[in-house]
Amino acid sequence: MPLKKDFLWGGATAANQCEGAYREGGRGLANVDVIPHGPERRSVMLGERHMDRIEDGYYYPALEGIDFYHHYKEDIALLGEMGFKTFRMSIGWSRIFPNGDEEEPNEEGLQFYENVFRECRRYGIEPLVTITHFDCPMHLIKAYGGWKNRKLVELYKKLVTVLFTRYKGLVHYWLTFNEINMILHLPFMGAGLQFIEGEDKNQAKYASAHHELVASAWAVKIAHEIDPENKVGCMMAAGNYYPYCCMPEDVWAATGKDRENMLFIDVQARGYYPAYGKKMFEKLGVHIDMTPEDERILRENTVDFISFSYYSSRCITTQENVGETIGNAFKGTKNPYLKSSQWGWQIDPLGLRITMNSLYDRYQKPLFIVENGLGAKDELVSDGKGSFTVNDDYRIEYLRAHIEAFKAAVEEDGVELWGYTPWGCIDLVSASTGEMSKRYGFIYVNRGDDGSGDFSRYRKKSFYWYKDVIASNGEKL
Ligand code: BGP
Repeated sequence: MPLKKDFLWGGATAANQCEGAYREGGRGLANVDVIPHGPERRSVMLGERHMDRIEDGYYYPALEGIDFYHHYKEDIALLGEMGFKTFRMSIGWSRIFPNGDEEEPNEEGLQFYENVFRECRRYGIEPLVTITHFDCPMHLIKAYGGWKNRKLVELYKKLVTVLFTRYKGLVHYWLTFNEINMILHLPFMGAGLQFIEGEDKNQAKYASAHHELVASAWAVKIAHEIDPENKVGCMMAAGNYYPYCCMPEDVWAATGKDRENMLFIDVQARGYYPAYGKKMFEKLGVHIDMTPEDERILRENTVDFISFSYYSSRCITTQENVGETIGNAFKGTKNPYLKSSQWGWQIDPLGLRITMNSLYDRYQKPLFIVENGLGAKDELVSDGKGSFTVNDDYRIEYLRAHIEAFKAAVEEDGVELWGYTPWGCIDLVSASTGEMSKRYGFIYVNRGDDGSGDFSRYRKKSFYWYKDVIASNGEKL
């Protein structure tokens, strides 16, 4: 079976990495604002270094992002020119509820997203909206401790009720939490966690994850009640683990690492914690405060589809002295058969097909690839017509190989796939490093790592290539 005629080709962004305008439109401060560029970034993302406000002497790339807030019309016109069928973006929670716990939402924030959605619709683009992409109002972190506190479930329910009501008919595709398994790796981003000395980190992470899972199930319920046309998906940072060698111990280690990631999706897709998860909690001494209502809500409100990001497969060994690699916040064993990007992320198109097959075998629900791509340094050159471009053949090569891989999963393996939205379709701030120079886009944005540049947009070579890919529904690669 070839790709469906209505296959959703598009691209993905997130508010915190592109919107900017952090003080405009009544927006409140969010965790993502106070994550600086530079050596302390990682410890802030880990919840170890507490940075609760904009401190002097630091550069915070999210505050201005790529200024999508003021450029959205121009940007959506460019996406329309490429023939996008869908555009993945996220809501900044603190634009809607600046502190997170107000009685009434902020009309200016609601209006901004309404304008964006209407602009998408002008070009026939279906918005695909992540409700929470690493985003939490700072006040909820200071006053309640972030997602550790069950209070956030109620506040999230309120947020989604406002969103589903206001955007009924304008948006049909929703994702509840971006890369929910990222809680384990970047807990300040994933759940607004800031640890105190001696705190049991596993307890905090899994308790927060439970609250997010319950909130996610509530969102499914509320979305369906408000508009039966709504489709709600979970979202995981995917990429199967390979055993480094065929030693049973390595195979078993890979199984364990896959389960660590799948746990969350198991709950969202099946409606209950798997047996291995309960055993893991016992071993870790983690207590999940599961109420009878939680149990019912989880069971009755599983997701409509499984969305995921895929940058690479992962590898693990029990042996010592084997090289390490880091990709998308996951440390692992270096796979000697794969090449790496300039940032050391390994490249494995077949791994996408493997990952899709294992997700589809496991859940039997439609899949949606909502992130994939190559972060690379780009050189802006003259296009010979008085403007600029980037000859990004390396990006085309990466994307082509991954498209071939997902087409094989669909056409040869029978996996149901709704769409493909490569990451950072327009250059934006890197989540892991805070750099602008780690670029993923079809559209170049003139902005440097130090905040220099005038935000001008330029079409790269991949822009024209992707336009043809979409027009031919993936036939012309
Ligand atoms: C995912 C995030 C995105 C994005 C992407 C690329 O983990 O969902 O927000 O940034 O990875 O990562 P990076 O920006 O670090 O290159």
